[in-house]
Amino acid sequence: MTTTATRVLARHELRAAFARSLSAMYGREVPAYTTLVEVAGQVNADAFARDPAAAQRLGSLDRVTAERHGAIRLGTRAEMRQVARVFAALGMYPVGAYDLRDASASSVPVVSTAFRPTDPEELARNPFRVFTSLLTVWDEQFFDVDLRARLGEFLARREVFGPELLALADRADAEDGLGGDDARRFLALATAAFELSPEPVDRAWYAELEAISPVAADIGGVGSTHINHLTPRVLDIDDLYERMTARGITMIDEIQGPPRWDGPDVLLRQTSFRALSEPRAFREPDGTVAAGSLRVRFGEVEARGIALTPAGRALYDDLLAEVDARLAARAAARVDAARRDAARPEAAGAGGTAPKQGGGDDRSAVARAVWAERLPATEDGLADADLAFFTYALTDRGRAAQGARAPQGAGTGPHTGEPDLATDRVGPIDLAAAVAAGLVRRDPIVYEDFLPRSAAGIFRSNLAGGATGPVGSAGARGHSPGGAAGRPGSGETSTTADRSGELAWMAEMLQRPVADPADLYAAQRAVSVATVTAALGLGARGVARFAPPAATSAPSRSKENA
Ligand code: OOG
Ligand code: NI
Repeated sequence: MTTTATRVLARHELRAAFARSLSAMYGREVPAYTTLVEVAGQVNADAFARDPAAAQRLGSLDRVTAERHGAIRLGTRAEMRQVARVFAALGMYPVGAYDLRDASASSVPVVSTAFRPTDPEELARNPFRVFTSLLTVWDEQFFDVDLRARLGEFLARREVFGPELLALADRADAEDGLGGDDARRFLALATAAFELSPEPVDRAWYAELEAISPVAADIGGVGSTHINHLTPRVLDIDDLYERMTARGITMIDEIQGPPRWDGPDVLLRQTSFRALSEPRAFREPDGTVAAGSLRVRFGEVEARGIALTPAGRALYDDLLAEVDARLAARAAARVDAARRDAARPEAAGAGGTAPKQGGGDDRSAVARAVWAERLPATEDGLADADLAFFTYALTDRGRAAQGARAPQGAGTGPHTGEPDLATDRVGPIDLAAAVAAGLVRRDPIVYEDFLPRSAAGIFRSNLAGGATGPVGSAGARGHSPGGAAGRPGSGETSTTADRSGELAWMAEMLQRPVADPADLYAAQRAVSVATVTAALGLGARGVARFAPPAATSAPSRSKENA
């Protein structure tokens, strides 16, 4: 960095520098990450060479190539509030709440949020985000009373974020940046907080937690935290999956999230390679220190698509449920067939109905079929059905039309001038017609957030062995992650309305507002719609649904104070 001691670094500069510093540190610690970044760069360059316009439909090549998300795991509410102060200094604020205990077959004892920039301009400057998980120490589904108490004591004793780091963070937040020397110190301390500690791990304590959940051991079994992974973004995740496999790196079975299909990329597709064995020191029960190893940290990669509206998101959840149902029906049919074959030994050798494994290939084929049947396969189709978020802007033609119409005022009366435009024949027009007439361009809003079921899938697929999930009886759980009773339901099938309880819980825990991702996208769309409709004097028809939700800037504040 070429800053003088006196120049103040703005939040976005601190954020970019932090992302770089974390990336350098993680590359030293986990060399496979460097390979992943290299392959991701090749995949992106090739996708760009094939079709530059398509490649940059969801962000410039520069942004996509520099883009990363990190994942960290913490043990206490106090640590969560502290890290929120560090991230605020970097212009990263909590968005969304994900209860990963909900994710049916892949339940993990954490509740998570993502810290990220929320303004479109800030995202464009540097979109660094960190998926941040809190161990649900209080949840008796996972931890019994005795273990809860010992885990609580252990975590309360450790100091993950020191006073100097927090003081610098608060100053950066209050003063909207930091001077050169302070900035360097702040970045060094912040990076060090996520470095793997050389402190020996207490073997017995770690093992006790690991028997319940490897995630619990990774968080609560050690005296500090560490970055779990840093994820580059790729333009073609199927291509990346094949190239990594060709290099002999074992990827997890599936790409999480939407299938590869013929329509536009939506939401988020992620995959990872299995956690690698890393040397760690262990303190044995007799007090001696011995060398050992742990498999905790992995490499993840992602492809981002268009953000879905709440209706689109509900449809996505439906599609997932339908894929699950079809796979279950197939598996049941196979079992029946296998039983029939077993009853007729002469058919057994034929192999025609031998049970198949039902792995990733099966799932993606079924998912592709379900998506082709039920999701519009074009941006126009998604927009017309109000399933995805877009921004709107005047084209050159639209700007010319704006000049011609300026005296007309907004949304009133039949227009004159430019009679060749379809719009003039229909009088006040809606946005879709303005797009069709070439007056307005429609650009997708990229999904900046996460998916709970995918996240749980990523967690779990990297935790081979020892993962047991929650203990105790089944039952319905309330909306608050604080509720300990009952077995969670399936999070990905809960409605948007259901998630408000999780958001409110997260806001109360963090003692700061937590944005609802859908509100941020809706606000971004609404600003662009208002600008375009005012410029063109469009009528309200077809525009009403683009109104921003109430209380967009701090959606959870009222709940937090309630
Ligand atoms: C987080 C797992 C989830 C994602 O991108 O959805 C995740 C973790 O392993 O701590 O990384
Ligand atoms: Ni991740």
